[in-house]
Amino acid sequence: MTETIAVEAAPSPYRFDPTHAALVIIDMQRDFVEPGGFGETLGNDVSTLQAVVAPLQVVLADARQRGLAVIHTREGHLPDLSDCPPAKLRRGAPSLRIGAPGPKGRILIRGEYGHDIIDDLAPMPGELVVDKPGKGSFHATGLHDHLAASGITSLVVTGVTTEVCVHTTVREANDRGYECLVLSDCVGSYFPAFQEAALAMISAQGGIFGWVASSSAYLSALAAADSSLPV
Ligand code: TIU
Repeated sequence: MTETIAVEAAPSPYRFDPTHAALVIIDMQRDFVEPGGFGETLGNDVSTLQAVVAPLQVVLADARQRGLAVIHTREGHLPDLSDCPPAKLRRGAPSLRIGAPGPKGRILIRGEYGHDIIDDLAPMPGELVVDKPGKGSFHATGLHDHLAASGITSLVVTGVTTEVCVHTTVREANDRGYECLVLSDCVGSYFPAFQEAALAMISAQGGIFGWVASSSAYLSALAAADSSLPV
């Protein structure tokens, strides 16, 4: 039996059918979350992202338990860098450039230890892992085709960083017709001011490209629907 869930969200309740929804976990890779990776080479204090891990583990466990589709993404490049635009490779003044050897392997390169997802949120068999060369999860990936083939229209979006890969993905998804709920405590930024502004931008103007809710509001709505089901 399918049921429409209503999550208390900004700017209005987010309504979705879990049988047509997926939990999307963006780029929870060692390269962003742990020292010695891409995020740190850019000059960031990566410890700011740790707060996301525990609430995201709860949301992930709930999704697995109820059979909600789970999709992980990883930002990174082929070992020969043929999918890395020169503009991205040359940008800024990082301590190590993309492809350079770092303490966790070559920076942001597929197959390296640093490129993979942290142990606390490791994908399970059957969960889609989308490798993406860009910030958005739709650009140069098969994600849209996969979602369309699976009948998924609603995305519960989590991961890092809020103003970069999460925002780009939600904007891409919105333009393709998906309805996105961003879980405020399950997305993280290296910059507290950007975290606040990025979340505000999503729900402003009547929810210009999505909805925002806490993970507790999201989980409570699912639990309330569970307890109202006939036994
Ligand atoms: N630097 C930064 O904030 N983010 C990225 O480069 N990628 C993602 O957000 N995953």
